[in-house]
Amino acid sequence: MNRRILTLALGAALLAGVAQAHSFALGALTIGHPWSRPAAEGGNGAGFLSVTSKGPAADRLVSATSPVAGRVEIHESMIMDGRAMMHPRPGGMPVPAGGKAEMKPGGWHLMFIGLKRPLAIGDRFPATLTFQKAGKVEVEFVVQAGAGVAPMPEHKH
Ligand SMILES: [Cu+2]
Repeated sequence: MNRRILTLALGAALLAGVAQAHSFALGALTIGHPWSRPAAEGGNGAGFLSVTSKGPAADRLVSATSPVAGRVEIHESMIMDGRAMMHPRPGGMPVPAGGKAEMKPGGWHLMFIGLKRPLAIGDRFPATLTFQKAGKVEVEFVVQAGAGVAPMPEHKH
């Protein structure tokens, strides 16, 4: 690889690392910057986003689907006995009235299980989120490196 190609590749990686924030509106809810970590085909990917509510009633993110994964689960990570553990939350993630719920590394996340294609930095892919009250919204995830955070623990339940 010559120096010019190397420079271009590095530039693209840097751009992808600071992917522009994007958001999606659904009634009183705003879904902020859906993103996922890179992951291999056949493996599992982790997705993150925020949900901000301007509404007077609490809501709940109850499920998600994506054409890139066999299925999508809602999980919560937490430290137990000094180890990071992931728990499926089949009841979904609560969104407080007039407040914010956040999926981020080390906490709530979407688990894209059985990836049908690799997720590479800079890729974008669609997903559909379903909220208990607000209903469905189509969003787009951007694949980026999770800067400065520990890698996800192995997916074992
Ligand atoms: Cu998980």
